[in-house]
Amino acid sequence: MRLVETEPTVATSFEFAAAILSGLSAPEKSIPCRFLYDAAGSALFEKITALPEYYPTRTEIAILGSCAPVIAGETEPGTVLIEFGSGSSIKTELLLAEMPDLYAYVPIDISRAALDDAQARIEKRFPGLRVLPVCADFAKPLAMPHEIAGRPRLGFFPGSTIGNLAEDAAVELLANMSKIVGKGGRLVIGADLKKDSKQLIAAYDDAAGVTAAFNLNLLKRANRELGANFDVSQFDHLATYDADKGRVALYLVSQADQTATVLGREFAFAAGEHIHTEYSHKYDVDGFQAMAARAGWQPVNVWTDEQRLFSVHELRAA
Ligand code: AVI
Repeated sequence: MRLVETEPTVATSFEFAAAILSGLSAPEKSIPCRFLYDAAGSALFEKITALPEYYPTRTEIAILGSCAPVIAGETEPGTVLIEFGSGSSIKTELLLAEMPDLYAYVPIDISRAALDDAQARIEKRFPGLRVLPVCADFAKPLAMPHEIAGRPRLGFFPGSTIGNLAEDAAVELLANMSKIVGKGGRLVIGADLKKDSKQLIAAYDDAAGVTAAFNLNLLKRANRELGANFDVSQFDHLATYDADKGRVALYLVSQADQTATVLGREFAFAAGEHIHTEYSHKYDVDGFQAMAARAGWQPVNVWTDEQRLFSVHELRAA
């Protein structure tokens, strides 16, 4: 058995091993989507965000460009901007550029390396801004820097990453964010909108095959990190959209009857058998606000682009 040491704060090989062994033993096979983001997967995701078919990133950036001055106008001097995650440089900078009187910027991320990058980048662009990184899992209760006690807080969670969670888990995460910003604190959050299934499928099954490579990297990662022997060329990428459930689903589909060995255990795959790897939920404005209300958030504002592809919500913790 060969377990490679990865950065301890990102999902480790040990967690990956446990998730693969249990996910491939279930009657309906699956691998949790958080394991898509090793170094290779994260680089492929960066490429996805620039694809012509993948509208969410550029659309959210355009929306933030026009609503940032409004959000900034409602933000009292001395507020702390708390970003859940630290990977979205352009988006964060759009807000920071409009908010010269912030007390501090607090990125929260499970990856120390991502935090170090964010800190260096933000301090360079905004000299004088206090950057107070917190290395933690923001889905769990966490301690915030003592310097920000008692200051108004504005949370920021762009990217529609909330959509990768099932509704109950999304509500739990939103409730934790509400605890972190405190009563009266606000959250600016991106949410992808429901739309024509053709456009959604194209966004998750692009012509250049980048999303396919991103999905198949899960099996390559198992080969690299766990010494598994998946024949990656014998699996296809599949994206589907269920309009009733409002979600895109990604799968890896076995092209043939085959087996693969992971950490000494053999798994059989029938031709056509699916391994589920990701959901990406799509919302309408009311549906998203109703979900946020379950976690104690009241709507303040919502902005969309002209084509209503994507939404940016401003919420207040009740
Ligand atoms: C990170 N997340 C919001 C992306 C999405 O659109 O659900 C992940 C992704 N998966 C395939 N393409 C993009």
